[in-house]
Amino acid sequence: MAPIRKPLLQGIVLAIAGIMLAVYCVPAVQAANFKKEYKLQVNVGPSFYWGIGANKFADLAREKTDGRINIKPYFGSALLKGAQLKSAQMVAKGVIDCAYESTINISPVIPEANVFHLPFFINTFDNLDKMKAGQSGQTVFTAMGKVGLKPLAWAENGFRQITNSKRAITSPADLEGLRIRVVGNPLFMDTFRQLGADPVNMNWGDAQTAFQQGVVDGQENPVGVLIPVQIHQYHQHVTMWNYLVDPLIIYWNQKQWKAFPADIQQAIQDAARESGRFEVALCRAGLDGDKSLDVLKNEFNYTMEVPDPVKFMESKGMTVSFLNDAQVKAFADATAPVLDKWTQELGTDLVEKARADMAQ
Ligand code: X2X
Repeated sequence: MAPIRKPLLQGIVLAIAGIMLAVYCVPAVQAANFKKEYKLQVNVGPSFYWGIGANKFADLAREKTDGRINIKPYFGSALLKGAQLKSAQMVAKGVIDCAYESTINISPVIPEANVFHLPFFINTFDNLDKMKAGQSGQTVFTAMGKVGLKPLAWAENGFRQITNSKRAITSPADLEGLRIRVVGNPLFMDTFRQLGADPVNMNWGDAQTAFQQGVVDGQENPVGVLIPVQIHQYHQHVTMWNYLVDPLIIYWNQKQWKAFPADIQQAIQDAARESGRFEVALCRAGLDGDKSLDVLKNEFNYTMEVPDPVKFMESKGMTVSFLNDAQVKAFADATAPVLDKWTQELGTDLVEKARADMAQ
């Protein structure tokens, strides 16, 4: 057999190398468009209803992108050393990729989000849903777009209820002098000062120790937080006063978002919406008749460990107070100056939009 000529041999070697390059490197180049891990900011821990929703989002995104998008939730604001109010700023900068976060925690960057936190203004799930679907919700999303954030879907923390270790609260006078932990948002400070309480602002991470040590008498949070944190260990009284609500928004750094191919954007968007629907149902389970329990069972094959939060809290020895219309009116009247002040802060336009949405 004639020996293979050197140039021919070189040609063959080059061709094989070329094929290997094509086979191994092209997918590698494509894969390199995606990060190994997308960091998701979450203020609470994984057992909180909102934390369960964040894990669901990560799972669905992985599934719907065939493993190309790997979202890792960082619970307890670990990426922010607990500074929950910095979440939106850090996602806008691209230091953090995405977030599953409360409207309260984005309010320093998106003041419009405070429209959900006006005291005794929204009060029902129906009103909240109308605002999310309406012009006021859209105003919040548009504001996010202007600061480098891409909102993907709504989820929920929920209507916030007050708990404390001293007495049942059914009138503004009952709040007199109580030291209440609130998140560091001036609207919350104003509301509790107006009610005669002594509000102290604290990050959630520090708040849990403060409850344990009795540094504060009370706090306010939705049942999706109260039950996992076992508030009954510290506070015997809860008033279900629905005084304001914090929805969650699932959002992404806009620049990074725009660089994703359309099919990836669609898959993540779908994952966000689906996880949001699931998570809203977790937070409302047992508070809206059978509606959310049915969504969980029929759409997600999910059974709640605590199907009735009120009964659960009672079973742990808490007194659960509900307010009648006259009692709610007494709180609304007492906080009316805060509503007026913050209507000016937010702009009457936005508050009017919210009123129009709720009247739909
Ligand atoms: O800090 C809170 O109270 C919490 C957990 O509800 C929020 O992150 C807004």
